[in-house]
Amino acid sequence: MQLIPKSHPRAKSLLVREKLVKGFDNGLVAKEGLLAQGRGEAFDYLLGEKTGKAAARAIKAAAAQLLLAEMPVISVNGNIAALCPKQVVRLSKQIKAKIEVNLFYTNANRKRAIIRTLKKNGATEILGSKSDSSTKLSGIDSARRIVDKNGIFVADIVVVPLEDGDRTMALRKAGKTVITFDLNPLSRTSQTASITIVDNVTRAIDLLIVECKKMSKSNKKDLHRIIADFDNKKNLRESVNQIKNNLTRRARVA
Ligand code: PTJ
Repeated sequence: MQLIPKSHPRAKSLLVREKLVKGFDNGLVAKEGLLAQGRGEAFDYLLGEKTGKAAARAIKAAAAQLLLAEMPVISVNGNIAALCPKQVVRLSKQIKAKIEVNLFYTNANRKRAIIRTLKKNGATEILGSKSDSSTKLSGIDSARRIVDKNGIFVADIVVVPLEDGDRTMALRKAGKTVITFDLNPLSRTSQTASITIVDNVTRAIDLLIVECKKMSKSNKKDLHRIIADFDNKKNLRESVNQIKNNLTRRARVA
């Protein structure tokens, strides 16, 4: 029985939830990934389950930054592999970025399943699985410190969707530009990343691909100007205000 029309944002959220549960059943997602999804859903609801102006601005800045990158890497965890593997591969091709699997809750079987899924979706080279090319990033206690010598370790820009705060901080300290997708504008990752896209990755990643395509012919000066005009802290405050305004509106209706 269909209770909510398919086009309704709530119905789309339920489909995203199903993808994650399926990803868990297929060995891609950690148990803790289900909790992360729940937290994300709550923030998505508060944000109005749509891409706001602040997110759109961050997407544009992220596209400019990625188009100027010399060695961009997209970091993939279990949730991302379950939610948008096709888009990760598409984005990597659009901006010529490497893909590296990097897990918080390390598990060799899960890593293999994630690599299989990315390959099924068109990825050719996936970093993060060979111990002879791994090294450690300092300042991280979790398994996320193990990175590929030819990937995250030498990247200038790292895309880290649905991340924990420690690694974002460590990557920034290592001099890297960090782009994240995080529905919680108050999380440590959101607060420490260079560019935070406060939106559901399942909506925002498609918009980022489109933006990268649109801006691919732009000259470097214009791309630099977009980045210089972007203020992550200010943008995050705008996302917090988006939540406040939605709450006020809903409270008035109730
Ligand atoms: O696969 P692993 O082992 O690398 O583990 C991945 C998880 C996600 C479990 C791990 O990175 C983790 O525990 O992350 P956190 O600390 O729970 O943070 C996840 C953040 O992503 C939270 O701020 C959520 O609000 C946010 N989030 C959840 N779902 C989405 C999201 N942001 C954007 N889009 C989503 N779909």
